[in-house]
Amino acid sequence: MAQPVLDDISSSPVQSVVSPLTDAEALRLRADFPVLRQQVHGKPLVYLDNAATTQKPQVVIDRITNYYAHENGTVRRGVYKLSEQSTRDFDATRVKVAKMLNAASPSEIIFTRGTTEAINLVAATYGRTFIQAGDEILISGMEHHANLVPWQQLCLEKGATLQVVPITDAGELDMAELDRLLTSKVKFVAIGHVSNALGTVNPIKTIIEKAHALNIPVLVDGAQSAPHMAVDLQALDCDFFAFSGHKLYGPTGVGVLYGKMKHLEAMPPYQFGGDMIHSVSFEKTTFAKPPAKFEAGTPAIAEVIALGTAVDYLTAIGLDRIGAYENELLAYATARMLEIPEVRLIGTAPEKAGILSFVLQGAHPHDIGTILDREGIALRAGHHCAQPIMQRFGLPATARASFSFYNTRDDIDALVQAVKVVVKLFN
Ligand code: 7TS
Repeated sequence: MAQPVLDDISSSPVQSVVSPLTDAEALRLRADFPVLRQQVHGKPLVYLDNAATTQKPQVVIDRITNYYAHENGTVRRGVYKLSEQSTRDFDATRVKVAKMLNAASPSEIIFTRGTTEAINLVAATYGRTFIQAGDEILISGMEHHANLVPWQQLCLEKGATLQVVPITDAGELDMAELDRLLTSKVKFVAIGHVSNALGTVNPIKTIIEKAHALNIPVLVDGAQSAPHMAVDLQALDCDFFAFSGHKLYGPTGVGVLYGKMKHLEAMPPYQFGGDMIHSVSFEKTTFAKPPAKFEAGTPAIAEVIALGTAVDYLTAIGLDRIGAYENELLAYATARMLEIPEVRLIGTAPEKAGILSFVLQGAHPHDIGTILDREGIALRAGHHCAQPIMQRFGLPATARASFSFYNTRDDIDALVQAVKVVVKLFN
């Protein structure tokens, strides 16, 4: 498989400090993404909606094409070559994901349709089994709806209470309030690692330690962290972790739920059917061990295999170097956007990942999005599936630019230039 070409940094004097991708490396990596070579409304595409979904490198696209052209066969059932090879490649992704996240075992990696399904799985199985009337579930005020609504609905069903850690004006968790709310009544904590609407990186290691001191399990929504930083699940010690393949430069329709084996063993299955059973009679069914127990039916085989290719691609670059480069882009973008007096940034926490939400005096975010599109710039305008955050800041919506390692300072200059055009139009 073609690996990305990187500069040799082995002679770097300080080996322990992560060296960000160089601008030249970022440019070379950008060439791996065919979709970025197009023009939109006669302008070169500047893709800045990476928090919604990332583009796919040629190796991932080729992996899918090759699979269907030459390798298609179902997994776990056939005794013929195509099926055996598919099964091997499918399971290889589990190993790659476990390694990328430093999970204790590949058996703790469950394939789902995405982050949303992963969180629903935990709410429907762990939640329905272990949450009782009078219990509390603790989330934060900056959750994506995917890490809010499943817990809210579970609370409604069980007569439990949803507690919410408020956020500060800068868009950080109010840790004093977290300490106040984290009592022995809380039976589950579900928290986002990185906010998709604000960019805040939450102190999840501290939160996990505090929760574990009270024996409370913690689910981390890693949809916005896994693609943009190195994650070490054993160091974090979280109980569950979820991410989406399509935000990690892989295909849509596949995602991952990590769960500690002790929980996966104690949880009932999520769905019933083929592949998740040990034995079936009309009287009784026994279930397979995790992860198969949670993977009923024919899975997204091509997508899972191509997710493995995306993991290879990112691992070869280094997620720590990707994160460091994206942090540089964020710092550059923040400084440049603040040159425009009409810009108000939403989410100004000191610890942020590459997400820049903003509003403009006098212009609705949807107008910003539409005008920027005419300039070839793709960014998101809306509530980002986090309506409570918009309510917190008293806004209907924000415009949001979110960065990837294939973005460059030129992309940000184009964004700033286009925002200046919007300011002129509306003021
Ligand atoms: N959690 C977070 C923090 C997210 O940002 C998203 C998607 C999800 C969960 C759900 O992921 P899915 O792949 O299951 O849909 N966030 C966004 C976004 O910011 N714009 O579009 C989708």
